[in-house]
Amino acid sequence: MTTNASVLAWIDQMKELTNPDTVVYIDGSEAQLEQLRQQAVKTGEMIKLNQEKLPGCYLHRTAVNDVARVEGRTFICARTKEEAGPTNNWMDPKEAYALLYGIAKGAYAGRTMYVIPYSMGPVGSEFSKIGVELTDSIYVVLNMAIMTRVGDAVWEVLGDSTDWVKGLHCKCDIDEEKRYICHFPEDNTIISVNSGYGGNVLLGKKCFALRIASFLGRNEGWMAEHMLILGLEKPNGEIKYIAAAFPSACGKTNLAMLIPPEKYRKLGYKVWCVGDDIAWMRIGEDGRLWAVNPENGFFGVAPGTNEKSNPNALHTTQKDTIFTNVVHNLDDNTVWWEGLDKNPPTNALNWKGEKWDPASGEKGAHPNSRFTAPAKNCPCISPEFENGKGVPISAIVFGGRRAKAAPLVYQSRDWKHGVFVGSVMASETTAAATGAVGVVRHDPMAMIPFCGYNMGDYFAHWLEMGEKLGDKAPKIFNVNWFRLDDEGNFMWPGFGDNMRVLNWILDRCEGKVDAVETPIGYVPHPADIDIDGLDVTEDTLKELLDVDKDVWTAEAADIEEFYKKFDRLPDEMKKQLATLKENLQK
Ligand code: OXD
Ligand code: MN
Repeated sequence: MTTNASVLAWIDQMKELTNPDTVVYIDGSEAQLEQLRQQAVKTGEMIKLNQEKLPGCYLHRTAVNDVARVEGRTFICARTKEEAGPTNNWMDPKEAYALLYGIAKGAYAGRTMYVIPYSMGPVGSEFSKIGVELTDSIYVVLNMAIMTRVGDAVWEVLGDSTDWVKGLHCKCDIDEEKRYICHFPEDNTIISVNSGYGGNVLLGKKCFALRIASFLGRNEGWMAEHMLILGLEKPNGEIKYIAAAFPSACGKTNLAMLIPPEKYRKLGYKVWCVGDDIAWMRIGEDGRLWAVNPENGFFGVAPGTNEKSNPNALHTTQKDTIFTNVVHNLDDNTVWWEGLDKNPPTNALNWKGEKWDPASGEKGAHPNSRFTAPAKNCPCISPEFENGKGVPISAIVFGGRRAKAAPLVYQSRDWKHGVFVGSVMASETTAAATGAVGVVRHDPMAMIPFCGYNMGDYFAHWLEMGEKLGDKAPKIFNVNWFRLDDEGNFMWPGFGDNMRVLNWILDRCEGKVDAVETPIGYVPHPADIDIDGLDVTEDTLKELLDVDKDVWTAEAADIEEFYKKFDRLPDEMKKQLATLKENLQK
């Protein structure tokens, strides 16, 4: 419990509004969480899985109309529309409060209000931030207890401070027409109604750690980014850290937990995972950029996760994990998803809980089905994971799913050009958000759905951070693991072999290798990417590194069109686009 006056006053106000039968404070104890698990099993909210094979694991199914983030119903309720900018939905804060309080009125009647105090980042560390989420969902409580640090220790650290983020979640009737995920950056407040899907309701994640935090970061001089953080250990024991931004479901979790190819493992290379989704980055006392993962678990996409693609993630999910919308194997009370192995269960229920026949051709797991697993389960979790100071970043990597345009890897000429490279990121859409899948969309820094303020100002903030970092700024790169040949096959093996590209990136950071200057930036000499032992010919590698002027001329025209939507585009970005166009003419 807490005696914090600002917290208690808000809880009273929300109690008055939502009218719960009871209020339960989440203290973070295993005993309380276990009691909630049992309750959720009793009501059918969760299914307890085979405790011998999957100890501590549960299965949950969302409503069928509630399986992904809903960007169309996500709002930034800044004071003015301009503050929210052209890439966000905006609602006037007064109108939004009236609308949402109208929906939330009496929403907890006959239900329990759970009060979750949580810390983003290690509890009590200098750079961590505190939130309080109110919810009427045990599933949310149990997920928050995996994804963040929850409990009484958080109240102790908060003390009397008013510096915390309010979060109200009401399941209501899971009515799509009344579903709203609203952010009030000026009030440090989030309200989410009519959803039970993780990305919409685990308010510490996208809502706080990206949308609200990006706004705070701009005001306070730091960055909240949609990035994984990994450490690459060399045979001499030295570890270099990379932060990488990819749009949702483009393999951030796989890259963050990469297992180096055998040859590299034998030499002593190792990859350490600091985070798979979010990086909070600030300039340290030494002038370098330091990154912390504010989360405490992984909310990963299940389909495609297997022994080959990501053995570390698979291992991570073998205990104390909540699975959402996967297949339920009734024979042994375990779970399955497409791409786990080639043996789908025949006596099974699909993600909707219906009898499912794998031979039907229908998918059993939802394409955006998920696992929520504790970070500490991960075999390659970094020893620095709990270090509130973070890790120093040598390279920032952007990437997306591009069949043609982007080469396997290229380096920006400098930080400013790197900001341009991030701003023109585009990717084919995935199932992580509702809407068409496979359509190319622009997604600057993979932050389009997550930037809590005007994205033109966001680019300006990146440029300012670069000014402050000066020659200590990380080098900026772009990668594309998804290039296709004319027959539609992936040209690069991906997964563990991506380490070969990370090696080149770090060699560039250390000035160890030369590169070829192209209109879009520096591309490797083919000889500097190790393809030994791969099914990739030298010709294929050359093609992977090729920068096609015609394709890029079309790309530049597309960027110009995309840039038109920004009302506050920094001049520097226009200059960068002009330089690209000039380079392509040469
Ligand atoms: C996620 C997402 O869940 O980006 O991480 O959608
Ligand atoms: Mn994400």
